[in-house]
Amino acid sequence: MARILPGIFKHNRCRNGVYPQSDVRRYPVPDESVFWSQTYSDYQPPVHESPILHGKPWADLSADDPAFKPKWNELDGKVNRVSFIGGKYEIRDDCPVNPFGRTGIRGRGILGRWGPNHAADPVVTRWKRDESGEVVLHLDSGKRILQMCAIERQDCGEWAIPGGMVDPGEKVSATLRREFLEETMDNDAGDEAGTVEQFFAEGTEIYKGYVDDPRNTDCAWMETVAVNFHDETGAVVGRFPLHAGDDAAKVRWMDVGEEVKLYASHSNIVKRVVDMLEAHW
Ligand code: RP5
Repeated sequence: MARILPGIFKHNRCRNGVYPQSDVRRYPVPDESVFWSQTYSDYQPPVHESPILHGKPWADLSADDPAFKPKWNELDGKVNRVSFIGGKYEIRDDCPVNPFGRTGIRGRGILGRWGPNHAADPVVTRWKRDESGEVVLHLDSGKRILQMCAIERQDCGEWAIPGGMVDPGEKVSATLRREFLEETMDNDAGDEAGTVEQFFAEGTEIYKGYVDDPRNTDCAWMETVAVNFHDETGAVVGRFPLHAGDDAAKVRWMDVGEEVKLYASHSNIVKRVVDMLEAHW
């Protein structure tokens, strides 16, 4: 699985086809023209900015609004415009440039921020067990099978890590717990609230950087910090009262493996947990 590094990883989910929640077709970007360093003289992507962004407190102003004076690559008041990828992103014609290359769309599509849009992804895992509580080994690899808590996204019907956007000024650790609670417990952990709080106090950061998200554009893109919270005994997360909430349609424990297709580049993130815990893939 390719490492998600600029100039090496070719994003795939955010080029070609129709832009999400619109009828705007992306300008075609073939494999050999993804990186900005590769010439593509015919490149003329359409500009798309969803009307749902206008007037939303969580979104930037339009680029041509005289009141919009962003501080790129800096902490801009409470809005963090520093990239998680490391290094500074380029500004061209007053617009941030997607460090991973062309997407076939200019403008920010349905993303609230120009440049990086920061999310946090809690990868909550346990071992698959049989009815007697024994850990199940995969028949081919002989390795333990990891299960992750996954949600079905309401916007596209794809299974995903239950992540969400980091609010301005919010600590990533708080976002991880908040999003998990909202999406997988409908914000009500009931009697287990204390256990949930404790469980999320300690996790292992497994990824920080770009997400190959279908909403990315040439000027706006998703980034995330993904943290693994693993329940080795299965005794803690088994008590979590799971039921889908917020923008999740369904929630379930999903066996993890190569065949599982997840939203955006989430499989890539989950594979890191698999490697770390030496689980079956
Ligand atoms: C993905 O979008 C991130 O990895 C995260 O899972 C998610 C955040 O966006 P929303 O779910 O809030 O739309 O790029």
